[in-house]
Amino acid sequence: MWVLKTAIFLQILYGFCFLGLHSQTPKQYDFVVEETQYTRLCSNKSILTVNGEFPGPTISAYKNDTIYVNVYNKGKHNITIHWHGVKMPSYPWSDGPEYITQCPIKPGEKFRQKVIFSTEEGTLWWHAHSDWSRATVHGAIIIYPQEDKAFPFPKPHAEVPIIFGEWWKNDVWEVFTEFQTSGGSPNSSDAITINGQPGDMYPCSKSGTFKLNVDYGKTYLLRIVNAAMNLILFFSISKHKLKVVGADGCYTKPLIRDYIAISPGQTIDALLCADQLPGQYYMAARAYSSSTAVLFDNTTTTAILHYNGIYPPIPRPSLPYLPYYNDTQAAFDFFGSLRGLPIKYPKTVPLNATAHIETTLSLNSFPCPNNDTQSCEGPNGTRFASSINNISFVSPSIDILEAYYYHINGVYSNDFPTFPPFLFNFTGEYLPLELLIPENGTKVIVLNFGTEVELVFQGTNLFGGIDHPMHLHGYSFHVIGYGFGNFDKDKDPLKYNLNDPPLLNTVVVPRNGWTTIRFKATNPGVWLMHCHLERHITWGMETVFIVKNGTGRNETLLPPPADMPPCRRII
Ligand SMILES: *[C@@H]1O[C@H](CO)[C@@H](O)[C@H](O)[C@H]1NC(C)=O
Ligand SMILES: *[C@@H]1O[C@H](CO)[C@@H](O)[C@H](O)[C@H]1NC(C)=O
Ligand SMILES: *[C@@H]1O[C@H](CO)[C@@H](O)[C@H](O)[C@H]1NC(C)=O
Ligand SMILES: *[C@@H]1O[C@H](CO)[C@@H](O)[C@H](O)[C@H]1NC(C)=O
Ligand SMILES: *[C@@H]1O[C@H](CO)[C@@H](O)[C@H](O)[C@H]1NC(C)=O
Ligand SMILES: *[C@@H]1O[C@H](CO)[C@@H](O)[C@H](O)[C@H]1NC(C)=O
Ligand SMILES: *[C@@H]1O[C@H](CO)[C@@H](O)[C@H](O)[C@H]1NC(C)=O
Ligand SMILES: *[C@@H]1O[C@H](CO)[C@@H](O)[C@H](O)[C@H]1NC(C)=O
Ligand SMILES: *[C@@H]1O[C@H](CO)[C@@H](O)[C@H](O)[C@H]1NC(C)=O
Ligand SMILES: *[C@@H]1O[C@H](CO)[C@@H](O)[C@H](O)[C@H]1NC(C)=O
Ligand SMILES: *[C@@H]1O[C@H](CO)[C@@H](O)[C@H](O)[C@H]1NC(C)=O
Ligand SMILES: *[C@@H]1O[C@H](CO)[C@@H](O)[C@H](O)[C@H]1NC(C)=O
Ligand SMILES: [Cu+2]
Repeated sequence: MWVLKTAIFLQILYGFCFLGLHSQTPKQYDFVVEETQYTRLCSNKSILTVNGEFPGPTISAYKNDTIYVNVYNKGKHNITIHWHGVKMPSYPWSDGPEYITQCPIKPGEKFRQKVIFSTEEGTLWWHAHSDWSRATVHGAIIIYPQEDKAFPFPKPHAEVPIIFGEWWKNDVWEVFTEFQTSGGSPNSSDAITINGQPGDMYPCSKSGTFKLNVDYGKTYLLRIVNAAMNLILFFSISKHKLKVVGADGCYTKPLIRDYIAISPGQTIDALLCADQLPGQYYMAARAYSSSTAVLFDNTTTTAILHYNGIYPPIPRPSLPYLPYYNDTQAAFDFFGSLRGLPIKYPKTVPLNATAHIETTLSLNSFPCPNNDTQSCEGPNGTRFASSINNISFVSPSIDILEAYYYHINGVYSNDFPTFPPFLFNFTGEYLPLELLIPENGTKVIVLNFGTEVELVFQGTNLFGGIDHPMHLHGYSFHVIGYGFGNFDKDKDPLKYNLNDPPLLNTVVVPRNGWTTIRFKATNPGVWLMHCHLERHITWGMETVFIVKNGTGRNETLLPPPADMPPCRRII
């Protein structure tokens, strides 16, 4: 505890103040969602923020804490807030995805969200989970070990969130409604940001560039969050190495790298040792984009690592090396090297997976018979879609949790396919065009409490294939294997890592490849699973797990709070 307090004191002393104080466990936060004027890239616009901040406020807690966040919607649109990676044991009511666990909070209304931490430790984040509001409505969550426990690495001198975002010069609401109406791809962002700032490489941005001030010889914990909408990123710091010690709110075996790769939805805890010649160095991030068919924001965001003290003037800081945009090998050299820390988390890998689920992840398109009345700017005059096992998810108007809990029929069906409905060479070069068209549906997978689930994600080459960062709510899962090409059910399982797989909440399924995860269904409730590329979830790449009640004391779904935003009048 003394060490922790000292660290906090030093943070204040050295200006890392935006973490907020956490010497006492905060129990309540007020989140006022409101429009705020921001100027970036030489122009001015109104964005949706929490408490006027972009990125939003950092929340901190200790392991096992329960906190409350009062969310007031003073904006113009419906909103919901999700606590990304927080498992919320038996309590999906505060989880946040709209029409999955709640109806949105309407303008002028509020919702007091109970956020229940349990096994998480490290860095997570919160974000809006309705339409595209999360572009500007997001922030970090820091979970400290409890007082009597230490970090499993030498105490860092201080810590600092590094939050990546994407900035559009246009109103994000317009970007969102435009591509939904047109059926085509959304416009790419105009800048990537680090802690809300594009950095020196962009017009009118130099003065705001984020600066990290360090003392020579000290070690800093970077709490890195990728809150970008559609971009997996490479990140690196000139002349410095990063020692990765955690991912997705869980410690990992230390991994020393020149660069990291991080997808939307992922968080990385990395130690930075200020051991180079005192001066100024760039940190930089830009896209990893494997698809040949997608236009993307290929700009580079920077921030400055600045050594305190007096030293001879140094010329322009140099840019760090970053892998090329399409360097899949570089991305998976990193993703594939993450390992769990079994000393800290023993025996959590399910060894007796009794539910085997196999899914295809595809980009699709709907033909456009009403070309006159509908806009069809997708490929060949179609409308873009995406799917899991050929089902393109359609949001219901009553949320699935409410329908499940109150036994309301007709909202969803239990028949989500647990195996791909069409077998073909998923990663083949030429695929039959009829495979492009998915089915619409609001289908869920029902699991008995305690089931050990093995889930294979298989990317397909429809529209050329792309990486998909898949995220599961309510759980962390072990990533036990991945590969390129088609999953081979006979050969590939022989290479599974059941010894020290990383425990994540978001995993990148490689372009034209596969990934296998395992988790034990011990958290009853209604839990969304989706691609964390925002345009893919908008197009339907999502499904839902319903985990039934168990029989034990803490194994049943808790009742909803009184102020649950309702979808229908509850009599
Ligand atoms: C930004 O917009 C506000 C409100 O429209 C206006 O008052 C302000 O002058 C603008 N600032 C800049 C730098 O354009
Ligand atoms: C967190 O809570 C669980 C369940 O109540 C308990 O078993 C565990 O020991 C607690 N962890 C810590 C670090 O206190
Ligand atoms: C906003 O949410 C309410 C339910 O909370 C819903 O009835 C309404 O249709 C939504 N409005 C829009 C514009 O989506
Ligand atoms: C970045 O994208 C722009 C516009 O799409 C393109 O003109 C430019 O060549 C790209 N730059 C690189 C380095 O790929
Ligand atoms: C990456 O892009 C470059 C330039 O367009 C191209 O030469 C190279 O073959 C691509 N690499 C891969 C792995 O697709
Ligand atoms: C695996 O699970 C099945 C079904 O729950 C059970 O019958 C079997 O005994 C389990 N095997 C092991 C090795 O635990
Ligand atoms: C688009 O249409 C052309 C010409 O009919 C065809 O060759 C091509 O395969 C189509 N592409 C897609 C993705 O449907
Ligand atoms: C719809 O219109 C687009 C562009 O106007 C055209 O390319 C496409 O072929 C049309 N599709 C159909 C099915 O008529
Ligand atoms: C699937 O397609 C890929 C790419 O064209 C090819 O390399 C592979 O051999 C095919 N696999 C099968 C089983 O046909
Ligand atoms: C599925 O729903 C979308 C959006 O409502 C619609 O454009 C499309 O035609 C539907 N497709 C099918 C096959 O029903
Ligand atoms: C129930 O309690 C046990 C023992 O404390 C714990 O391991 C388990 O994760 C809890 N389950 C839920 C859903 O909270
Ligand atoms: C799960 O258990 C809770 C608590 O006993 C109960 O209120 C709820 O109705 C159960 N849910 C279902 C779907 O059976
Ligand atoms: Cu995706």
